[in-house]
Amino acid sequence: MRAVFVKLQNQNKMKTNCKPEQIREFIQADGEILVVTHFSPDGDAVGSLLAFGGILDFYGVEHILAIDDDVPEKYGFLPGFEKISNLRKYPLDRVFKRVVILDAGSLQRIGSAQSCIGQETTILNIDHHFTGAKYGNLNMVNVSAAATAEILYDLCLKLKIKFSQQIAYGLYVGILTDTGRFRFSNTTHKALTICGSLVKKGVKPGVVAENVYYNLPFDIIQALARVLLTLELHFSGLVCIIRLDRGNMVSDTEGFVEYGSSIRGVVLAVFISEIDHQVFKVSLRSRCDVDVSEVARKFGGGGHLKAAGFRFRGKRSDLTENLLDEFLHQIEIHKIKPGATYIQSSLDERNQYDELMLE
Ligand SMILES: [Mn+2]
Repeated sequence: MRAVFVKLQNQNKMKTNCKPEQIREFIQADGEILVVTHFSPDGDAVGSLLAFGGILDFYGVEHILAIDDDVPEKYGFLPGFEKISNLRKYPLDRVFKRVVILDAGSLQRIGSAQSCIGQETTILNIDHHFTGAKYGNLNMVNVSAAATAEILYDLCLKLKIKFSQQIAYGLYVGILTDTGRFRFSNTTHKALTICGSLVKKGVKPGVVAENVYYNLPFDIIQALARVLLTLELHFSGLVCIIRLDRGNMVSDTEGFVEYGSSIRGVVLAVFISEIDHQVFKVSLRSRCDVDVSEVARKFGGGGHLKAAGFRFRGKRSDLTENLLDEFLHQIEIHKIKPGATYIQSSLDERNQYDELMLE
């Protein structure tokens, strides 16, 4: 795996990251700024969007915060939430001179917001995705960051931006959710230190946890109950698939896939939800050496080593068949055997990776 990291690192070197001062210059140029993030927004997407809005407030710059999707209502408690506009309900039919794209590994991930980008647009891309191509005119991509929010925190420090409650809460929620409530291997000393400092700046972790995780509408828990009834294990328990059919679709299924990956012995977990007729949203989780972002890329998606996803159009049976074939292939390449312990090895790998990025 080390060879893969080095290769990717070299690819990323082809376009260098910009300096914080360049971002300040970009922000302080004339005109309104459009700030967007990916559809199916998670906590890092919403939190980073709000935090960047707070940064623009600090500079007194006019801006629009937008997402080509509904935003899960559990984030409604976040300061500034009401400023986010849903492009599906309120499309923006104009091109902006400056567009900031947060937490999106590719331009496709911002959906219809792409139509706000023209020849004259300068794009600032801030991201931490493993597959993140540097598609911006200005890029700040750091794949070793736990969350896009972590990159924005560093940016605020470097530019000496005062942390408003909108910024502090946004960043905290970004790191909390992208580390899976401080459980995943990206829960580094740095991520925790940042969150500690955000608590010092007024964030109340209890209030955040209560809103994000323990205040779900009844229909979501009901959907989860249905999803759990579909549990399927494959390849002697190494792979778990769960699914949600279209008729039972709910507004928010974040975290469902983790029920599959929390089963002892499961090293690859899949959650398939039918978001439209024969259109599936697929979430992948890995607890072994298999890089699920590579698997997702084969299906036109992307993500991180341990968490990735893609969309699929067609029959569900074709999807599961192709996915299981690919998983079997990966299991064979990585010589994964049922009953072995993989969690520790994946942690070691992450640490090696962090070291590499620091070199
Ligand atoms: Mn993220």
